[in-house]
Amino acid sequence: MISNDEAKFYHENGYLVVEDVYSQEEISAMRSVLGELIEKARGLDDHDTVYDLEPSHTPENPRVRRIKEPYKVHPIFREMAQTPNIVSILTKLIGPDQRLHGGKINIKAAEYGSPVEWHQDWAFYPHTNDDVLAIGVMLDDMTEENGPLLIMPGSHKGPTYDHHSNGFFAGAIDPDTCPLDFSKAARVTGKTGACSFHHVRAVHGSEQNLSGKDRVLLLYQAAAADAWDLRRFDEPWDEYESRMIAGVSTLEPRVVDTPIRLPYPPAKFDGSIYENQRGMKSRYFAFDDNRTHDKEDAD
Ligand SMILES: O=C(O)CCC(=O)C(=O)O
Repeated sequence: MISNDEAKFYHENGYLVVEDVYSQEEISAMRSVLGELIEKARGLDDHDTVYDLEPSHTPENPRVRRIKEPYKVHPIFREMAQTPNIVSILTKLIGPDQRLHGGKINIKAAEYGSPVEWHQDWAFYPHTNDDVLAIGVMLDDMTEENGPLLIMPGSHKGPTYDHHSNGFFAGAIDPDTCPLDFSKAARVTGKTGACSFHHVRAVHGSEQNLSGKDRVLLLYQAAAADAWDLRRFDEPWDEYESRMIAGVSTLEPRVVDTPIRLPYPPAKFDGSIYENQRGMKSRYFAFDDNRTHDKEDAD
């Protein structure tokens, strides 16, 4: 599915976009399930284990910011994590033995969809080696205007930045002290059915979606089967093994020297990256409060 040159681009820059990874039929099937899930958020008055809600969500006017771990919520999202195209691309990027590590759907709805501050996924879930990446399945066209993923090319070879604020994990890099020039970020765009692949250590973020078009991105986190999460092991064994996408599992972690910081003490605002990042001292991306007025303020 990808050439050696594309794999080389990924290894050099820390990201890659591949068109037509999913057919339009597969995308429509996922969109239809997502529509049903969003409708079920009507009546909710707070985040829960499935839904992360926009600050302006109300039970009558549901505004879902994220579906958490969609592959646990509906079988279609588990099935779509291991299509032949995905396995083929992952084989080139992280090797033949692959495990699904996590996932989410970031809705980023037209007019108000929240920004995501600069961060490295590695700061959330360091592993014994960094053959770990995120797949961004474009369930909508991702354009210059609707809050595309922004990635700092080559940053996956650099340090792991401080993601803490006031002594707590905050899931974001302080833009006031970070030496990176964020104006050099690559803007990742593509058509519905395309996928982005970004390295777990690549610095990335995205703007608020003030355009008139939704930007729904289904994100899968995939890891080489010999990369073990350093935070803990607290899940039933069968569940862990059921997340294999391709190849063989192993009890022998491959340990590679990488810059690691642990995400402790836990974020003051827990539950999702959006919540974690409320703990930041300062933000990089503008956040229009008229569209996303805080629930507490409105009460
Ligand atoms: O949806 C986005 O634009 C950013 C996604 C991301 O980095 C995350 O959710 O961790």
